[in-house]
Amino acid sequence: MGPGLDESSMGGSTTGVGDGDGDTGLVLPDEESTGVEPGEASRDGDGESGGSTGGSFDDSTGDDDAGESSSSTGEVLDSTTGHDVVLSVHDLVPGDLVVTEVMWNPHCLGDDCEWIEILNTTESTVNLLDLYVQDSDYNAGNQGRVTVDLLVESGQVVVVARSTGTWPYLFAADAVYGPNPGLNNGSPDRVVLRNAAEILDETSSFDLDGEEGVAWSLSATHFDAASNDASAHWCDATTELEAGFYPEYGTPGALNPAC
Ligand SMILES: [Ca+2]
Ligand SMILES: [Ca+2]
Ligand SMILES: [Ca+2]
Repeated sequence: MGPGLDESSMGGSTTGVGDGDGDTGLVLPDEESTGVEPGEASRDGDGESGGSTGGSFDDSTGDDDAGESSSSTGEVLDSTTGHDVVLSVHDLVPGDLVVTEVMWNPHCLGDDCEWIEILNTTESTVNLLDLYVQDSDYNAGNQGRVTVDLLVESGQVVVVARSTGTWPYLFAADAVYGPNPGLNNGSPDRVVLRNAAEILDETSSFDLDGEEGVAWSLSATHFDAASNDASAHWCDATTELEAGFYPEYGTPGALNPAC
């Protein structure tokens, strides 16, 4: 995955703009414009959390430096403002992520293009670097892993794929987790997300006899990690998806409709 995919998945710099607006009450328009520097928007939008972006905050606040730290995992903390915190998967607890859609039986060769949609239910942006994907055998020897910085804004979804080698879709996956696990088509399976310490979310077993190319979609009325344990809260997707020569169905990267 190139960095371009990460940029497109982030959908811009709304957080940065919001921060600027929040200060406008006591600031004249031209003072405001000088206070929002390009570097600030860049940090929110591109997922690159290196030291080059810290300066824009330091310039305006002077003493915020001690309260801000960054690490190679993409974590950025500002204890002064409480904003712009990016949680790593190591910071997450069960329920912070929700599997909202699963394509376990796509048309592509060898089911290489299986994909999973994940919702961030926290109040912060989350970096899914080092998120593990397992299935019903809960086997660390047969698990996938997100190996790139993958930022998900609060309340937003991203799509991770098994591989993009035979990718038939017009939408781009946000990251790849690798060849394992392959999700079963003809026998019960499930998606399990975890960090190094614990399971963050798992789905109900896929007990529907799903049609090829039809994603399993969690109802928008039950977007939480407990509700997706019940197959009654899932249904076959009905939104047509452009996928090469075959019609497929799903809403990858977009919030699901109610079932
Ligand atoms: Ca499969
Ligand atoms: Ca669950
Ligand atoms: Ca969706």
